[in-house]
Amino acid sequence: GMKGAIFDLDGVIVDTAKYHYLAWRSLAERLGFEFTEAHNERLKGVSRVESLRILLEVGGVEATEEERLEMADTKNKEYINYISQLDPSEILPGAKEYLELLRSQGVKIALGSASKNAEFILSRLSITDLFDAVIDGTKVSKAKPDPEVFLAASAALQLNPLDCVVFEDAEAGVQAGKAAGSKVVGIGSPDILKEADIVIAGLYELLAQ
Ligand code: B16
Ligand code: MG
Repeated sequence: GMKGAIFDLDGVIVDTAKYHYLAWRSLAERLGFEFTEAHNERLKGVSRVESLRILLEVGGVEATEEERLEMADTKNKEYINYISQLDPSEILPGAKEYLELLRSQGVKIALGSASKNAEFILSRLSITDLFDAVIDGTKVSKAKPDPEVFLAASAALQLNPLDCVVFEDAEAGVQAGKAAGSKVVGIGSPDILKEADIVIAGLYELLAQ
């Protein structure tokens, strides 16, 4: 059975993708090109620097390392302005209830996110206490689909990854969970999350009726 559950953040517990999008779009605007929601799909689950690389590729913009750092920093400041307004009403349907259900069953819970803002987001949502361990973009160096984040999360729970289930909305995240050796519950579209063991629309589907 499942001894540990490892949750991705954006797209699984909260929809922060819309705020990432607003902040990336204003950067693109300043650089003189349009960045669409379809483009934004490519940034889901991807680290900040890799997101910027994709955005600059979309716009055909060349930038030095120094300029890139400045752009990523400006984007992050705008993003932090948005997420400073987050409150518990933005937790995705069923997510908090499912975490509480797992805890009541003795399942250990970890966060496994690419975000460097994860601790802040959890605190804005008032759900920090539901996690036994938080592994995020400040603690790992290799981005999903590398399994590092999920291996670190199962290690922090003192569990074998084979006894953990990963909950992920991004293709690269599903691949990372499988590469770690865990079972993976995909959240989203079965057409995109082909490698997941099962795919559901949201965590509310896992609550007892
Ligand atoms: P930050 P996740 C990811 O979160 C987002 O899906 C992705 O769009 C973002 O670029 C990445 O976090 C890094 O976020 O700029 O806050 O460090 O899905 O891994 O929880
Ligand atoms: Mg995600």
